[in-house]
Amino acid sequence: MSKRALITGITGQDGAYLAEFLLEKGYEVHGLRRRASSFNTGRIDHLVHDPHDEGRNLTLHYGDLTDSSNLIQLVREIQPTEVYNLAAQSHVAVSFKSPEYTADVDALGVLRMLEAIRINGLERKTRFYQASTSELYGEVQETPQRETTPFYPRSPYAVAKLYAYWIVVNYRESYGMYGCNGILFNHESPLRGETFVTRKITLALARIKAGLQKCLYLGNMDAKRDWGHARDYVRMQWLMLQQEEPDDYVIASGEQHSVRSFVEIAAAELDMAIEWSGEGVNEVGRNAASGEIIVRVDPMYFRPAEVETLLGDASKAREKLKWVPEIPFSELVREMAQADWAQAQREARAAAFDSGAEG
Ligand code: NDP
Ligand code: GDR
Repeated sequence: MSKRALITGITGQDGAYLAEFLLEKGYEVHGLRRRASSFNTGRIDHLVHDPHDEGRNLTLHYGDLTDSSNLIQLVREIQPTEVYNLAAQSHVAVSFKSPEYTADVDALGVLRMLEAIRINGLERKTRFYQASTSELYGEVQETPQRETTPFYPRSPYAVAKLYAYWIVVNYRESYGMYGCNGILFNHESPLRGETFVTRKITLALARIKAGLQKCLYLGNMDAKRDWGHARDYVRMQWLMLQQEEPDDYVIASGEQHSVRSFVEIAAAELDMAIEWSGEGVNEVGRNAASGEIIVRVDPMYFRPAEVETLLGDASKAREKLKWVPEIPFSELVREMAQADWAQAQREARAAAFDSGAEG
């Protein structure tokens, strides 16, 4: 039987990389997209063909994780052999502003997907991947964090994802479903949403260098994360569904950096050096060449409860799935900085053209 995957969250960072990966493997790929007032398929446009073309392998369907009848209907229609549930309100800070919506999508949405599979009688046929997260560890109880480390969520996002984690385990134990939790630590790429800290940094520094922006405003620069590349991590999502038995796995690089250090490394990629001075909310970063302040702290970006440090131990995935991340941290930062520098240069050229400087 041909492999047929349904990806929720296909328009997001991971969805885009996973769709490309599965298409290359010969899958028939179906993606859930939300209706939006402006196009939200920018990350996958290169994979989408004219719907009238024959032989196309990617089909997008309108839907939403808050709409059970829609999910039941889609699963009935598609009869997926694998479901990758990546859709979520995925921004931790936003979850403090929209806690109820976050719970609806990130917790109940997972239940709705599982029920859509069960109601259609596919619980023994369809394999299910859940996008679980290192945010489950929150206030860390052990370092590094592994599958057995106790959870202590610190945001409405993480609490919703805790429900999601356990409902997948419960459906596995109750109905014999092949369901896996990938407990993924932060993973980034040039496709990362622009309000997550790594992308916010590379984009802002590139724009500062191009003369399009003066300053980058950040929140807690002491926060430490274990950052890997999204391309490496979607490969794991697929691998988890190819095993004899379903299980839960930590996926992490095992290397940790602070937000401040990410700023320094990204700046160096753009041939800039940062000199820090001041403390707390008064800390600033100056461009060493010009002396101008280009990084400031804005308490607006502080969170009501913070996750200060995360560092993962992916030994289980390495041993059982033979997974080795291929893209090191330095290359990740380089790729992001270079992509945003190219984007900033395009923006600068367009601005110059608009103002008549080239006309
Ligand atoms: P993104 O924020 O880039 O993408 C989220 C996706 O979910 C988008 O396609 C979005 O659609 C979709 N979505 C949001 N709300 C709904 C809804 N109500 N119904 C249907 N679709 C919806 O996230 P990432 O790609 O970075 O992450 C993928 C998953 O992995 C998420 O579940 C995230 O929580 C989790 N995760 C991510 C990590 C990371 O470091 N990136 C680490 C650990 C877990 P639209 O484009 O319309 O907004
Ligand atoms: P995170 O990622 O919360 O770990 O969730 P994010 O990049 O938003 O924050 C990482 C750390 O940086 C600090 N920070 C800032 N964060 C943002 N967004 N903006 C800022 O200006 C800023 N300044 C400092 C944060 O406080 C935090 O400590 C991501 C998401 O992809 C989740 O969906 C996923 O589950 C986890 O990673 C693993």
